[in-house]
Amino acid sequence: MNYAYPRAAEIRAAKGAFINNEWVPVSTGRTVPVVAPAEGVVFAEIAASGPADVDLAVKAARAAYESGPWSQLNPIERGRLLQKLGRLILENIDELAALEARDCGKPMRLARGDVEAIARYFEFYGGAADKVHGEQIPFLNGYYVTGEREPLGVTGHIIPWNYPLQMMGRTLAPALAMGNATVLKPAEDACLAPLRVAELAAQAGFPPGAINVVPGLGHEAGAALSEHPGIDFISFTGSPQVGVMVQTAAAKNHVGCVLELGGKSPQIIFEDADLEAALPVVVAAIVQNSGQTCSAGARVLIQDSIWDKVTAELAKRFNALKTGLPEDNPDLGPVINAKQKRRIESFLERAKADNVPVIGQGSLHEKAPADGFYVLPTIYGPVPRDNPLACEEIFGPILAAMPFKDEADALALANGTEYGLVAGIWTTDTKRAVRLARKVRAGQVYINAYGAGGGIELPFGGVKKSGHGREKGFEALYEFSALKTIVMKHD
Ligand code: TXE
Repeated sequence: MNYAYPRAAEIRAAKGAFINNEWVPVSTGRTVPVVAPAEGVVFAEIAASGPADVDLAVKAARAAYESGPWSQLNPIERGRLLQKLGRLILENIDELAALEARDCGKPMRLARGDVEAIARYFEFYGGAADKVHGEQIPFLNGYYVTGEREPLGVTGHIIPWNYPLQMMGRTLAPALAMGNATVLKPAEDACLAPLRVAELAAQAGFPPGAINVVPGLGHEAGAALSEHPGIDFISFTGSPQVGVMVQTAAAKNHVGCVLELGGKSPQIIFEDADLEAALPVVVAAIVQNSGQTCSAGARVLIQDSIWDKVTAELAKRFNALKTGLPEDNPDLGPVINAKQKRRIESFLERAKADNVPVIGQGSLHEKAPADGFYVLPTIYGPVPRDNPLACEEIFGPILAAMPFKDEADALALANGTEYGLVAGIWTTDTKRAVRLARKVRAGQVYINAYGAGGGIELPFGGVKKSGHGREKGFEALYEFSALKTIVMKHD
């Protein structure tokens, strides 16, 4: 291995689970190998937490929430702690970015952006911790009524491997800001950087039990966390299949959940669109993180009058893309593992069998190791509306282009999948843009923009198979708290 990742050799994750601010050996005595996607080689191990370890973590969180020093902190103090952790994360950006790049295979520039994003989550929610006001509710004469937001208690958090650091910040920071005590189950494919952040949280001064991390396998540690009767709420980001299991477990325990389950988001380009502005964004929205982004713009819907012009331009842009090693900062890196690579390739084999034309395709950087999990960025089109490329989440750098006739057709196409996470509308007709934005079934709609820089401030979540509930923005503070109504008779 010829990587110069600083301190990557010092990975301490295999030590165990991080509970009560300490590394605890796991009850299973097993580890899970961690593979570097760029090379396809094992470079670290993590502990495989089992139900007993999850139980220990939930009990630690419960004690912290009920009676530990964490329960004594007021919102101002909690906010300061979150902000301090944000600063500490930034001070350790080189190490964290190196871990994230190696663990996920992402280009270094993207990994550094992810470290900045998790720091920003702690900064944003640290600032918000003391600004969640309750309300006074007018009622009958002689009564004084308030509605107050209180924490839920112990919150469980299961996150995926595509943005380990960002997901950790997105889900933990608002829960902690509201005063919950947390248990995080990161993804087995990529959790080294989140484990390091847990250590940094202890260093920042988070009291024992506020943040516990149980690394391990989904069907083991993940299932144990979602089924644990000691949690009061669960936040899950991952596949729709596992989302159903998590929601079922939450229902059995009579607790709530927020589910973020991916998408098949459309970018709609009308003939009056500013193409110079639109096309780089359309490409970036599917290429970023090798298409492994829940909000990836996986479909580009193009008005038929400009089909030839737009696809010719997109072909040029795709043909110029290079996929390669994280350290070389290519346009995109490998996908996360062999299973995902195979899954993506099965879509491409089907497209070939169905004679779906390739419009453009990037290439592999000559330094990319043969055993890495590389998939070439490719745009297909016109993709038949019922082809799996057009309707299923591929989670790879594959863009499906489809023509549409008019506004009604564009809307039918945009809403024509089981998902509803994000949509982009490109047009200079502002009335049409707003009309359409209101009719598209999605949690976020962008007009002449897409993604908008991560948008920690912007509530995010889906409808339909993309899930329910909202994270990011102030909405997340409401997700991770409950409204209590207090009624006092004073006359
Ligand atoms: O997801 P899983 P996978 C989609 C994407 C991808 C597909 C499969 O389409 O191709 O899902 O990815 C934990 N109980 N997304 O298989 O299995 C697991 O350990 C509790 C979209 O990796 O859902 C990990 O921490 N937890 C998505 C997390 O769930 C379980 C991001 C996600 O893994 C569990 C990732 C169980 N029984 C994949 N089984 C997005 N919305 O961004 C697994 N887990």
